Amino acid sequence: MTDVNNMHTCDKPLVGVVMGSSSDWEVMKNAVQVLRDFNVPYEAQVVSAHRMPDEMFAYATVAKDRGIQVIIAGAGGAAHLPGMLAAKTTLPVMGVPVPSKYLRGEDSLLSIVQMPKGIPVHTFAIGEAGAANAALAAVSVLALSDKALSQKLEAFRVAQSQVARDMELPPLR
Ligand code: RP5
Repeated sequence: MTDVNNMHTCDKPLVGVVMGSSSDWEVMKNAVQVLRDFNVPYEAQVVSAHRMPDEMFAYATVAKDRGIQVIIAGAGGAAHLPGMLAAKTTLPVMGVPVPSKYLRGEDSLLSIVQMPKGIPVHTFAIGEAGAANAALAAVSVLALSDKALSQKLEAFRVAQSQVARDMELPPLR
């Protein structure tokens, strides 16, 4: 993985992580962390729908030809980035609602989830859990054609179950 100016990129990225602002990074880094944990090559960068519409258009137009298989898009407020990307590509787009200043991300969630019929955006929970789950969903898509990755995902689930089984409640005082 290399950091090049305003983007992180791996060799031959399979997942494109984009976000509307660098202020989304605190949330979206949770997606990147999951991709790193699963050794999935990714790229991450800011592509703002309303401030960089031409770049957003270009990103979605060529993503598939560049070898990207899943796009994870996070945005806050009137969060049209995931929907607009999905409108320009048939790749699966995972939308992550980023918490916003005034409406705490409920605006982001509704903007992303309420896509009109015909252009699906897979929509996740507001915030960190949504970002991590978007990446896990991307992993499960890639795992359909990657046996080793599928086994890693199974192992992750087994370990996660065991962590829950081992949980202890604090004593009642
Ligand atoms: C959206 O506006 C971004 O996705 C971000 O969540 C929000 C605020 O952006 P900044 O003003 O912090 O750049 O486009």
